[in-house]
Amino acid sequence: MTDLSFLDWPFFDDRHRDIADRLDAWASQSLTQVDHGDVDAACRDLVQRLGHDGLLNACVAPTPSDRLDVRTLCLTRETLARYDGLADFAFAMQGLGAGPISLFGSAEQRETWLPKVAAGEPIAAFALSEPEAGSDVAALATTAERDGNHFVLNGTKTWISNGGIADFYILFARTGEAPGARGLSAFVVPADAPGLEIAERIEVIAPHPLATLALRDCRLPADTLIGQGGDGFKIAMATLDVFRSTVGAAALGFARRALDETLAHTSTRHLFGAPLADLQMSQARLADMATQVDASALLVYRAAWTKDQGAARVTREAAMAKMHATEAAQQVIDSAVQLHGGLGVTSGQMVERLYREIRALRIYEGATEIQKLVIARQTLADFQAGQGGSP
Ligand code: COS
Repeated sequence: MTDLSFLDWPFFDDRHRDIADRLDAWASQSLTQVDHGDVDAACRDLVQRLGHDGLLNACVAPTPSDRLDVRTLCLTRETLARYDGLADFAFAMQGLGAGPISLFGSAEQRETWLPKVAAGEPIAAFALSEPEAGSDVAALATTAERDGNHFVLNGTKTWISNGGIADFYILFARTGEAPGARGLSAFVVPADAPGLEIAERIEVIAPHPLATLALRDCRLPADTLIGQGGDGFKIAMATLDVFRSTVGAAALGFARRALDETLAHTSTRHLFGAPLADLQMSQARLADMATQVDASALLVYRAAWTKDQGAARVTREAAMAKMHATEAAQQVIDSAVQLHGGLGVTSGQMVERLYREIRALRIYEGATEIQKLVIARQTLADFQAGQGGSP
């Protein structure tokens, strides 16, 4: 039985508690038998089912007066991750992929894409990383050159989640208004745009659709530009400010599941004439796991609540939530594997799956090392601006 007492915390309204209840009921019915054998088919099916049952509405803000509710995004990811990593992935990518349109899209771009994304019809993807620019976004090399009413894109994007099954990509390229970060722009690129190809599919330890994209003279109408030319870096960062807390939430879901599995296992497995949970060394691990879970939840929902209260930037809060929750989940899951003994490394066991699932979260959407840079920079800037508090 999962401990959901965190839902009583003051970060939430009653509507969040209702959503969490409904999601839990949905997930416990719908995610018991997800076939991970063919990840493309599984993801397409999950996006369709999430859309059909109205669960993707939280992923989009179809009109300028709508706002993404970050607490709902986080609760959804946490709950889905507790049941099935691929279901969380399918939900998250609809949100991240459509995020720049929700946050910065024109009325026409919102109308064209967002209701359909919420219905689970087109599959969305976010194409930022390149072979030579993952952490250092300002070093992007893909170019988009203006040619009359068109842009012509050339370059390579890699590690693109949903690559190969997406119907459209939000793709970042250099338009050259200024050097570095100020010369990037964001585009909506339909998957069938001439000149866009899937160069390679990438296999990873927790399988999900992932690919390298090649752009060779890919010609796009000028109205596929999101916001103004040169806004791309800020669009990417502002989108990540929203979605980084949700990565922390997914990690939290994995960690909570690992803790649940371990509580059940250590209570029923007997060793030296007593349940494993009676050994003090087991209890020390259980104590650390439970504390890590609560600390992650506090940071994740603090960041989500702060954004929902209307903060313009939650860069520092989101970075702390993502960094702490993903690193802590790795430790919690490692303890779960240890306390499961041989079962913990047996293929197909839940904790073995979680052990593979968690690893990428410490890397994608800004590796832990990048989150540390972000947190330190912001903390120093606050201090230097005289807001560091008195000694
Ligand atoms: N929201 C809005 N604007 C932001 C911002 C944010 N979160 N973060 C930075 N900016 C603005 C800055 O204010 C600055 O604006 P001005 O030029 O007007 O002063 C501009 O963007 C450049 O910012 P900065 O100088 O901090 O850029 P850096 O090149 O030093 O990069 C990091 C900063 C490393 C933090 C950034 O590249 C990053 O987050 N990298 C990780 C990317 C990532 O998550 N990759 C994974 C791919 S997605 S799966």
